[in-house]
Amino acid sequence: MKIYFCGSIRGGRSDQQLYQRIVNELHRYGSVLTEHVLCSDWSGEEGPAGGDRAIHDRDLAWLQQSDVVVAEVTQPSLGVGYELGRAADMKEKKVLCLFRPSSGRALSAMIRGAADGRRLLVVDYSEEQLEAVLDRFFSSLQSV
Ligand code: 6K6
Repeated sequence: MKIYFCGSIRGGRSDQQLYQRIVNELHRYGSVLTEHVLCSDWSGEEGPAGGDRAIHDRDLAWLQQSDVVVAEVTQPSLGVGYELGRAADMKEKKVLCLFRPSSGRALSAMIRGAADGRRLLVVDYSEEQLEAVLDRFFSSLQSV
């Protein structure tokens, strides 16, 4: 199973340790295409050779190839929102959005409102529930 993980980069890095935990868990279910989201020694001003165009094109190719998209959406990020919008338009792509209400934030209506309970799910969770939430999601894929 190919998993595309989305998490904020230029939108803010405060949840980076949590992203690491999520990606560690995701390895139990398949290969994670987007490990760069974990990169910690990157200033946010520059990226790999080829610049932003190369980042965009490579990420979209991976998004297309992926079986499943998992996004941590608590830290607002234009890039994550864009990836979710593109994924929502890809037929048969399963999408799980993870949001922590304890942040005090309200999730964008364009993400929560896109949930259909079948192909695109939004789950409110707390960090202690992470393993159980992922387990439930990936088990439900096997029973489809
Ligand atoms: C190198 C190491 C870490 O980051 C870089 C270069 N930048 C990016 N590389 C790969 N994917 C990126 C990069 N910037 C944004 N993205 C994609 O958008 C990721 O897949 C994230 O899920 C999302 C983050 O968007 P912003 O708007 O928060 O940056």
